[in-house]
Amino acid sequence: MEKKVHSANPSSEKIVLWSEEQKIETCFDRAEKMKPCPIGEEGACCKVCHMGPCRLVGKNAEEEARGVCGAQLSTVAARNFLRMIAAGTSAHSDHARGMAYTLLAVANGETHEFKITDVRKLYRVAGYLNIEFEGRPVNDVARDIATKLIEDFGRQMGGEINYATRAPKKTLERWRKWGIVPRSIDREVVEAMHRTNIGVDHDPDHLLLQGLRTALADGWGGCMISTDITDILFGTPTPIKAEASFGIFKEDEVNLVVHGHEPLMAEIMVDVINEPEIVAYAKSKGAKGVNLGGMCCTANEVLMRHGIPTAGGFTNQELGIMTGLIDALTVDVQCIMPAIAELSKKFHTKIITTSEKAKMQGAMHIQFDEHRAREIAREIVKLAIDNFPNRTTKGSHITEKFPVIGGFSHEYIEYMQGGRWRGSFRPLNDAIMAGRIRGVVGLAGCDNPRVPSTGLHTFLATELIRNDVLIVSTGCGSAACGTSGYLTPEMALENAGPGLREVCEAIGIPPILHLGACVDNSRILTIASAMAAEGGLSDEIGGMPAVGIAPEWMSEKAIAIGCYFAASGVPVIFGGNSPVGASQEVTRIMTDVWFERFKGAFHFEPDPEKMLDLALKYIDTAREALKLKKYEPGKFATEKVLMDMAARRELEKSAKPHLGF
Ligand code: NFS
Repeated sequence: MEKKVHSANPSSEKIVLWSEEQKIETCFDRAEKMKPCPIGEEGACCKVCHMGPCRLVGKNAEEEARGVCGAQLSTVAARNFLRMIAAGTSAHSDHARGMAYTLLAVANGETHEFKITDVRKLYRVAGYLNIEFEGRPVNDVARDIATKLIEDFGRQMGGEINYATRAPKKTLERWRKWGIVPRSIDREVVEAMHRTNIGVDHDPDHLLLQGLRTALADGWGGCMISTDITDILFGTPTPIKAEASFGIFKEDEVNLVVHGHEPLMAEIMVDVINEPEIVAYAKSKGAKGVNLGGMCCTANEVLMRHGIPTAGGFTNQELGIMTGLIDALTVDVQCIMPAIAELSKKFHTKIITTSEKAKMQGAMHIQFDEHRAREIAREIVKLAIDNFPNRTTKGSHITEKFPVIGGFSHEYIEYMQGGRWRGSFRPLNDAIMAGRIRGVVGLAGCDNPRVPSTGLHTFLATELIRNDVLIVSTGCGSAACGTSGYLTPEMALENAGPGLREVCEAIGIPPILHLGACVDNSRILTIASAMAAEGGLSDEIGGMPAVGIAPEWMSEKAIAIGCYFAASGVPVIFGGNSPVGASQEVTRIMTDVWFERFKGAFHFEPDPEKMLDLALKYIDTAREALKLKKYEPGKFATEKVLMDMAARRELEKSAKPHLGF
């Protein structure tokens, strides 16, 4: 029998194998034991009332199956899907609300723990919102921005979310035509929940349109607000070096890990760990200092701005603890496996929940408060230091790591194509038009123990860049690439197709641009809008040679993201079995009908080879429709293509690519 691979990442796999020897259970074992319910998996289980749960199965289920109330399969599948979108939207957007409240507190002088770091970005955002900024005190501008963005959460009596007008005009017109411009974030989530109650909305197309409206509230609302305010408070990212994988943990330092999604406390931690008293305290306990690392999206936030290293994405959280090297792990919200509390008892690791919204049995709770951020951060850091002497030899102690270049904000991508005063998207558009770059793929979403985790990301990353497709990545997609050593300019030299390689070398960028956390998928919307405005390609987001892929998704947040890309005009391909697969009608609406109306679509495809083919087909079809030069593989091959690896390494040594910073 072929040996099962749990993770495609060699370091992760080593730890899983170690855990098996030690008889310690992980998500990989649980995924083995817990097969998905085949009825729920494909969207055919209705449990919105207590006459059921009803299972709409059988040979002609689409035509004949009915729930007790008479609900058809297409209604049930669409309703389930809409609830996933609403849940995903609420997660990103509640995080964004916290950021907006913090900005307001800073502007009002109610907290001195945070400040406005990036005034340029503040003015840029003021510009988006038509807020006067010239000659005004920074805090006044910030207050107006926060107030206006907070309105986006609960605007009553109709209207449109502020950032809808950041989309290209044609894209916005499509949304208006189909009635899916969000009024406000909370409103759309509430309406989604209302419509999916027993006996309300039964038309699958109508339900799914509300799904798109809710998702747009997420993308052009919650996610975009979160990205903008985080940049204002902590700085807009520029390329930065970091490291990834378990080797970021240090044997001789206190290892403190921030895991979850919210950047507020992690940002303060970055400062606190270097305070002289803290360093002295760590030394008094036998450590050389305090080493901060991250996991999941909190990691992405502090990696993008401070080069804090990441231990990886979702499926690495248990494995990180099993290195035996983490002295304390703080968790805020989202994508935190409750399993880690029990697991930590087998090691010396202390788990600390910090959000008022999220507690966990078996973990300590030290609640974060933005008004006392530094004091709380110090308390946690000291706790980690106090735990350092309890470290034992127990653990896998696997320590491999890779260099990473992150920090590609959309502002930086614009800047790198022409400098501060002439920044534009012209070179990128030109490279696509000429066929040097075949298209752009957003490679995002979770990693998943149901497949060799991270393996679908790395397969697609390698194949896409080989095919001259530029990749923008976020979330655990970035972590998967980072922990495999893919987020470096050398990746372009060794693996990119000749056209893409030439562009990467000319600008000095990796072929996979790490854009940040999952909320920073909003940066991709901004980039796509800028490309439309630049001219030469499509004049809306729809029709661009661009595709979104989340090959290992598992979270409802990923579904919300996929839908906001589809509604914005980007065809989206997700891995795994379809959560609406039971209904051909719902599947047809999400592919054919959405493509007709919005030029976006939502596919589910478990086979990575087919994902790749479908993505390239979308890209090539878009190129053809735009009457761009036909993409020819190898057309832009220069003599460097003929160089062997040894010659390339020599070249690298003598001429390290310019990184633009
Ligand atoms: Ni995104 Fe970030 Fe990762 Fe998936 Fe979870 S951490 S918000 S949901 S698992 S990519």
